[in-house]
Amino acid sequence: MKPHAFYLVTESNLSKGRTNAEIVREAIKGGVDIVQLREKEWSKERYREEAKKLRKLCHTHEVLFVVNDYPDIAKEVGADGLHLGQEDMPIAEARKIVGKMKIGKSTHSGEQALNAVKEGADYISIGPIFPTRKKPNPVGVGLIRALAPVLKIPFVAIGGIKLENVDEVLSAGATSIAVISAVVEAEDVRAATAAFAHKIHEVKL
Ligand code: TZP
Ligand code: MG
Repeated sequence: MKPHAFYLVTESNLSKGRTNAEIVREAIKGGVDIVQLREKEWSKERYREEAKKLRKLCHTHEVLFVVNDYPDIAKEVGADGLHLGQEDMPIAEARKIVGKMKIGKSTHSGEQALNAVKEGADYISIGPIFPTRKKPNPVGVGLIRALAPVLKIPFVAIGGIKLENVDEVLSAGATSIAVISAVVEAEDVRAATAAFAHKIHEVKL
């Protein structure tokens, strides 16, 4: 993962009738760095077909592609990464399936973050930073401030992050940001992506 990455996670239910491919195509034009396919309500078959399609689209444009939840699909489609949650299989088990592929893990506290590092995660997500759908208990930017100086692997802040509050997250020490709704719900996906990418990639002297 690049140290300054803008990471888009899909959620087709929020995408206002647009397909994931349509959203991702516009996000690519806007300068997204990483795309994660995350669809909690889909059958595995549908997920696999979508993963193949989005992997091709991302790789044509040199954008990293991450599969959520399914190590076998990540491996099969040639994803760049696999993302696991706290309830998913341990990293060591997933590692046997995906080999050297990057493995990311969702964390929601300092303890979980440090455990993920010990477990062998290549990167972690930290969140929800702000309250968001189905995730009402935010960890706040304080957790970013506490972890940024000590974490030895890349991390991405997620959860309730919008253009209006992203500066606060970046000031707390995050260099990579992940969003769902701020991009997939945007009327102009390309412009919303470009605005985040600009803030994240801005050279700070
Ligand atoms: N993990 C922590 S918060 C979250 C996930 C997947 C949802 C982020 O969605 P949004 O719309 O960017 O708040
Ligand atoms: Mg999961």
